[in-house]
Amino acid sequence: MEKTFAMIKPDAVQRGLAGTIIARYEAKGLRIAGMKLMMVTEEMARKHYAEHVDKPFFPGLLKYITSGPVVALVLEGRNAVAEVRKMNGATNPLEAACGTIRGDFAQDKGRNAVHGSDSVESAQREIAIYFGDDEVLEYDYLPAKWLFE
Ligand code: DAT
Ligand code: MG
Repeated sequence: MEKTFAMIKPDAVQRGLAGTIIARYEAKGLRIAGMKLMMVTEEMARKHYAEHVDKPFFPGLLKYITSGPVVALVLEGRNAVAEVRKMNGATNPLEAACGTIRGDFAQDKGRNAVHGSDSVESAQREIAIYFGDDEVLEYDYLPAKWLFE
């Protein structure tokens, strides 16, 4: 089954939204394969956002993402990459649909509450930045028999 990397960013943790956001992913039927509260180091952020390091917004993004604890998540499900991107909503919360996490809980693209990998390859790369092999767990996920025909 497909795995993706998601992150509850520092603004959402500070605003007390971590539980609410995790509950949405759980309610969708995504299996939590990895989860931890952690600080993102500058080195991790530069790897994670390698495609953006030369962009004008990168210094602000670096400051933001390292500014407080995040919840790092590995989520598994059918089309997990695309489903989490859909649940997160558009990068700019002002353009994100109501019902999405960014649409419901954020107002600024520089404080957009969550991250989700944009492809299976990105997911594998990002999971390796934040998790050791022994921190991503395989276990019997009993809801699967009620989620899938
Ligand atoms: P996404 O997080 O939806 O994959 P992205 O990969 O294009 O979006 O950008 C990564 C993060 O960088 C994004 O969540 C917020 C920030 N960002 C992107 N474009 C920005 C901009 N023009 N101004 C400020 N922050 C921006
Ligand atoms: Mg991205």
